[in-house]
Amino acid sequence: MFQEAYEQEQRRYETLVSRKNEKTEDYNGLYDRYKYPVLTRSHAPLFWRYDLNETANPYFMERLGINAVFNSGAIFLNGKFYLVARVEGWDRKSFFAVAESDNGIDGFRFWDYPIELPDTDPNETNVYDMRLTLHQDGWIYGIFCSESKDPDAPRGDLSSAVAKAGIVRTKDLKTWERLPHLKTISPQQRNVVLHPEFVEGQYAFYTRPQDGFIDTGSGGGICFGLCKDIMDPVIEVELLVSPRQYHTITEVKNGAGAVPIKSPKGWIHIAHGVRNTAAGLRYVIYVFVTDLHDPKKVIAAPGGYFIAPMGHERLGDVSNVVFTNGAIALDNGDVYIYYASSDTRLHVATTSVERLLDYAFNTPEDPLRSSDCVKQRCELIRKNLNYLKMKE
Ligand code: M1P
Repeated sequence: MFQEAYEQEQRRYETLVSRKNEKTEDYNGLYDRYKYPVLTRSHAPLFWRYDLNETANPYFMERLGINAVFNSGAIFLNGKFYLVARVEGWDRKSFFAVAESDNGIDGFRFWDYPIELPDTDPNETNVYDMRLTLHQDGWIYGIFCSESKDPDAPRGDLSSAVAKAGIVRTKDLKTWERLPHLKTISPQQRNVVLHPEFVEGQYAFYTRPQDGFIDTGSGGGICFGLCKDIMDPVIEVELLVSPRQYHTITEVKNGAGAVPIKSPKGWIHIAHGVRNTAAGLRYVIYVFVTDLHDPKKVIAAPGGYFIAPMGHERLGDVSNVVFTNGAIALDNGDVYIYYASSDTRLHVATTSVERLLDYAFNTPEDPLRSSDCVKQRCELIRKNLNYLKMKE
């Protein structure tokens, strides 16, 4: 029984990880979607999940199951695409693991061992959503959410938690040095991203101040702050960059996503926005561009979402969610956006710097009111119909 089940699962695993991906037929001109996710829980090697000793595990049972593989940092190094994915076990705890591929759209295989971060905080219960920044100082930084139980939670409240921005750095994704947590005035932080270049000679972070673990409360949106010393990371002032706004895709909250991509016209940001619905929160991905010399100044803010959950992406552990914390821009301008759907699996969307800029600078802003939106659309229709008539 053991041998048969093992061989069958190993065959399934090999078929999965060597499966070629292909573009879907969905068209929007903005990016291409792909038929298959790039990472799922089934991409976790068998030797992560099963005890492969037939005497100890005669029924060939999963001893340490994997529940989901999703939100992933991304980096291109030495000709390969690397993802540092959030891997969640059946026990709900997440950890990080590196997967690599030659082409960025399929063939991702996990390294033999997940990352064992230096364990410096006994209260840290969960870690997730690492953003990987190849910084001008030569280090690769990983900024992630470090979650602990809220020490001030009333007796019996076993859900309240505190989110902080943990910081690690590495040169090779193998050896990780842990730095102190980022300190800000805001009581909690999640979705913190390190900017790749010094700004005014300091480390620059995109932050997401939040009053509570889930609710951002008085936190106005994605902010920007400078920090003098990365070994003692303190941000004293957080300035608002991309605000939350009533009746938009960012009404409830938003957060920085991938490390901003440098382009000739500005820094391209791929972030997430959250709105409420009768069926719960809906997470979408949106884009904005900030000034090359002043990365906290927004210079293009196309209205609406860039990626929303579609088809099977809409269902999962936390349904109606797309979320990104990693993208890769190659020197030739090709861009690979790694986005997770419904906190369950990880996908790729491919586009280019040129397309992202065209989208960002030529898509109208959200006019914020239905009556102005319909005017905006009628203007497009009028222009198109006149143009088509003129061509006849
Ligand atoms: O469940 C959806 C996402 O929720 C969180 O994002 P935010 O802090 O903006 O609410 C994150 O925990 C993220 O991991 C998760 O995908």
